[in-house]
Amino acid sequence: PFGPIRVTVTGAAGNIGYAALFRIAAGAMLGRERSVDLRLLEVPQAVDAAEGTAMELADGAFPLLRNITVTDSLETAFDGCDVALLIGAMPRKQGMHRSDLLAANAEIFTAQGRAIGEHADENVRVLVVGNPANTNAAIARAAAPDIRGDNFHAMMRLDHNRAIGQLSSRTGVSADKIARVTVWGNHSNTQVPDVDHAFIEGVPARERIQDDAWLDGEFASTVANRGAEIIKARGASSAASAANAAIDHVRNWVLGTPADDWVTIARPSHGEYGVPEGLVFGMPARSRDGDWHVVSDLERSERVLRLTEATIADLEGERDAVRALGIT
Ligand code: NAX
Repeated sequence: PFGPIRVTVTGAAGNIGYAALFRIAAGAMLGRERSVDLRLLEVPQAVDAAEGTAMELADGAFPLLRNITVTDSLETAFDGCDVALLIGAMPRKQGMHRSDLLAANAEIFTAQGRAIGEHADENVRVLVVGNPANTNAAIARAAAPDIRGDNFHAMMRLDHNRAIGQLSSRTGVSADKIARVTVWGNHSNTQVPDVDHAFIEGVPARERIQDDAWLDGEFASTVANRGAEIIKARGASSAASAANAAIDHVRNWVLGTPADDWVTIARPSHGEYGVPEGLVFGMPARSRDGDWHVVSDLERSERVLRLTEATIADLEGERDAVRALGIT
């Protein structure tokens, strides 16, 4: 059963695609034993640019890279696909209405979800990165009713890693010694970074940091608004960190999470923590033998509960706006 893994990357000519593809080819996502067959999907006007990336991938002479296909055809891109990174999306343009943005993306993710349902492997793992990621994942899932809903995820790992990064900067402790962070909810500024169960070098985070005002204030808002800060500083949105998070997410999905830790994933809610069923919601989860298990018994503070209500409302708002367009 050890043929190449078929990995489809949409938006392959974009910034995140460029930052992700070389690491995937190098084995950072699926391990250094599995070869990969890359399918790069782009819109017709960006196929040439994606061809350029494919040329550079060939020039990397990666031992694990068995094939590269560049295409604007959904069927070709998703045929037999094992892992799909849905990165390409309609960006928000100046003056664009939120409903127009949602509609454009709903159309893209309905078409891609349908193509995945028709052509991908039945156990395909789908990670949506393109924004609004959580709602796009729900849309793709709805368009592929024959594929397990649990296999449609939105990326919250960047938010999760950003939280760990902030704790690491504050304490000087390396990231690998910071465990059990959670970012609840939507990948938007309503997300709820939560360190109530986190440990830093084995010590509860709040005890170690001794500054609840910082944790509940600046820390949480820095994590939730980091994307905008990056744009201000770089003049471009997060790319390598987003690619890194996507690779982390899929690697944990395939190869498991470290014992005694968890990470944040967003998959359709089964009603855990009172989150309405079907909302694609950031939650703590562990992966074992290729399957995720949501950590479903955490106690939440009044503060986290209150903020969680707001991020639920945010996601319900997106869901209802899409429904009002008559798309799902
Ligand atoms: P870029 O604009 O650099 O690249 C996007 C690429 O997608 C373009 O090459 C475009 O031609 C392609 N594309 C658009 N529609 C497509 C379609 N229907 N099929 C195939 N390809 C299509 O954006 P980039 O910086 O790479 O960001 C990609 C997406 O990630 C954006 O939606 C962005 O908002 C989102 N992000 C999500 C993050 C997350 O944590 N979930 C963080 C980073 C990033 O902001």
